[in-house]
Amino acid sequence: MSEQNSAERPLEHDLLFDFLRVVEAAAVEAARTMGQGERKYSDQVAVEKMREVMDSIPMEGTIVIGEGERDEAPMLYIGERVGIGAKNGNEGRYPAVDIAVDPLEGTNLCATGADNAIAVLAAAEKGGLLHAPDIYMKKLVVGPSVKGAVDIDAPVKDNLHAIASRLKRKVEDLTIVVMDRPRHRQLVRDIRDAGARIRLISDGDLSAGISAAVAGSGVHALMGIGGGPEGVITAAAMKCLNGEIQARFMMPEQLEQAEDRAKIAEDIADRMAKMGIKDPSRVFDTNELAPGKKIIFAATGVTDGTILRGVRFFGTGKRTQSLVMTTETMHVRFVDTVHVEGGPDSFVRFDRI
Ligand code: VTB
Repeated sequence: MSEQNSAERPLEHDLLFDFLRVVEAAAVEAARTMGQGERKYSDQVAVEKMREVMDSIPMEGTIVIGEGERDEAPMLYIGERVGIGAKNGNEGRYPAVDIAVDPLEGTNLCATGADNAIAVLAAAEKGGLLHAPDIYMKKLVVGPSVKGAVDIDAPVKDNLHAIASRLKRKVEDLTIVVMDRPRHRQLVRDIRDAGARIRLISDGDLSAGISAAVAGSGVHALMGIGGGPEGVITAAAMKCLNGEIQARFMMPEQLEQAEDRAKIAEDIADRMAKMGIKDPSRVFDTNELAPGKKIIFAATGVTDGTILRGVRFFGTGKRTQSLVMTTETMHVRFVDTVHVEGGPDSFVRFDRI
């Protein structure tokens, strides 16, 4: 054992595989409910499992992005303390970690057995992840070769040309992922007018954003408005993958119709100010969303997806595929785990992934 002081040891050293266990376990629970049409239940089992495994980790964890505020979420609520170090008498003995969780990203995808549901989390040293409120966020996500070439405020056409030029291809050869929502009508029109291809997805812009930063995924950018918390977790992934996210918080769509619109807007601005966000309308870049120096990102496929396979059950065990990465070593690990359960006669099959 090294004598290195735990404060100097990389977080990855201590926690990477623990977080892998967390997302694997949550994904397995959720995957058991695939296609049941019960999205809340799918989410609940993932949350409960994630909470349980998280508590076995040698850390003093704080949930900074989770299932909601304390009064609306029984578990993994914002501010909840998790891990061995969060138990009475253990304070100060383990690394302090801020954690953003999305135990089941794409609850509908899981409930219908559709592609790209994942169990996911990001962790960092204290203050390493923006405490984003659960409101909409406009996002533009691109991979390493396009980093620095796009601007969320520029016309869609200009961004598409910039992406195409960096990727040394025609705009017609790009695939842009957009969530299929009425709020994206104009965006979709603009992308079509520019000539790029579009993949409309029903849910899950976090995993789509990650795909945009992985060469060979067939996805070249994510554009559009999705959840703010998912944007922060995407930013954590971008730091590990060298990709880029630009984002701007949006007031809820319903605001247009709400009578007390000004009041709601004020409340949101207030909540954001408390989270340290002084100008809610400005553009946030990757580093502002995830300023951490020691970021860990972990995700496991629940259903099959663009870059991760879903959980496979085979009688004597199950098999998961995960993406685990960290800014400290810049190792991006695709982890294929066989969870052997069938006793001494079970066998592990070799699978090319
Ligand atoms: C967004 C998106 C997520 O849910 O939060 C979306 O970021 C909810 O958006 O990836 P709507 O209110 O428009 O439905 C997800 O798609 C996860 O399910």
